[in-house]
Amino acid sequence: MDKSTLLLSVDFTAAEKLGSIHDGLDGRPVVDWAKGERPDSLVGVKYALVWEFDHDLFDRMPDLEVIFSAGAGVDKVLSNPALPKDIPIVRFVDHSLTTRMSEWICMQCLNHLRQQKHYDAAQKKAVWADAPQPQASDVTVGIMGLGVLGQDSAKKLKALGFNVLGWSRTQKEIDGVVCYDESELDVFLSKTNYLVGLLPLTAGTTAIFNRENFTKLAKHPVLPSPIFINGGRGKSQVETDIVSCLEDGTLGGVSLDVFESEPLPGGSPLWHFENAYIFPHVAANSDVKSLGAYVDGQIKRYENGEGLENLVDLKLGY
Ligand code: NDP
Ligand code: OXD
Repeated sequence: MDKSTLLLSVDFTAAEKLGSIHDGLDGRPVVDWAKGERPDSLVGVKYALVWEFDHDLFDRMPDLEVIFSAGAGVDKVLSNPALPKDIPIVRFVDHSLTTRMSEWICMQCLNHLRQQKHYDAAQKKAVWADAPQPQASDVTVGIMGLGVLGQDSAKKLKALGFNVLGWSRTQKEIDGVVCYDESELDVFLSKTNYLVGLLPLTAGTTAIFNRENFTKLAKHPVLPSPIFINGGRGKSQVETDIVSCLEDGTLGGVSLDVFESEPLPGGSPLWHFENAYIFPHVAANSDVKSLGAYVDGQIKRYENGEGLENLVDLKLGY
C-alpha cells in the first residue's frame, strides 16, 4: 500500500547537519512547505509536521487528520488562531530530546555549583584563583514541571548527588525526590537553592518566574544563590524582574535558554551579567532523524487502529 503523504512545515537547516528527516521517514512522501514546495492542491494530505507555519496553512488542508508538533512544547501550535478544532495534536516525546534536556540542566547546575564563570574570568586574566567548593549534596535543586523532561532531569541530578525537589500541577511520586503539588509552591520554593523551570507555557505558567517567587527561594550559605535555570518557555519568566533580581542579589545567577521574545534582543541587559549563561533556545533541539522515525511510527499506529501517543490535552494546553 502507498504511504500517505506528510506535509512538513519545519525549518531543519541547522539540525540537518546531523542527519535528514527522510532518514527516519521510511520512504514516506513529503511536501516540504518550509523549502517552498507548493503543489497545486493539498487535498488528500492527512498529516502535517509543523513548528513554524503560516496561519492559513491548515485552511489549505481540508483532509487533515493529525497535526504533529516538531517539538515537545505546543504553545506555538496552539496559539494559531486558525487551528482546526477537534484535530488531534501529537507532541514530540523521544529519548533523544529528553536526554539533551537533562544534559543541559545538569550542565547548568554544575556550572553554578563549580563556579565556572569565576574560573573562566580568572583564566582570561591569567590569574590562579581558588574558590570555595561545596558539593552537590550541599545544594537543593527544585524543578518546576515534573513531566517527561522534569522527571528525567530529576533522576540525573540525583545521580550527580544533588538534593532534588519537584513541583507540578498534580502530585507525583518519584523515588528519592520530594514532590509538591500546585498548592504547595511556597514551601517548595523556600527549600530550593537552584530553581529549574521545565514547564509548558499555559495561562497558569505565564510569568510564574517573577520577583515575588524569586524572593521566596533559599540562599546557600557559601555559593552564589539562589540560581534560576529556565529550559521551559520564555514567557513563563519576567525578564525585568530577573534583571533587577540579579542587580540586587535576590538571584545569584541564571542560565536561560528561552526568552520572552526570541531571538533575545541585542539590547537586553541579560547578555551582560557576570553570572548569567545565555543560550539561543538550544537546550534540547529535536533530532531530525528520531523525529522522522517517531512521526512515521505514530502514523503507522494510527492507521493500524492502535491509537496515537503523547496527545496534547487541548483543555490543559500541554
Ligand atoms: P510534560 O507535558 O511532560 O510536563 C509538563 C509538566 O508541567 C507536568 O509535570 C505538569 O504537571 C506541569 N505543569 C503544567 N502546568 C502546570 C501548572 N499550571 N502548575 C504546575 N505544574 C504544571 O512536558 P515536557 O516535560 O515534555 O516538556 C516541558 C516543556 O519544556 C515543554 O512544554 C516545552 O515548553 C519545554 N521544552 C523546551 C525545550 C528547549 O529546547 N528549551 C525543548 C523541549 C521542551 P502535571 O504532571 O501535573 O500535568
Ligand atoms: C521544544 C523546543 O518544545 O525545542 O521541543 O522548544
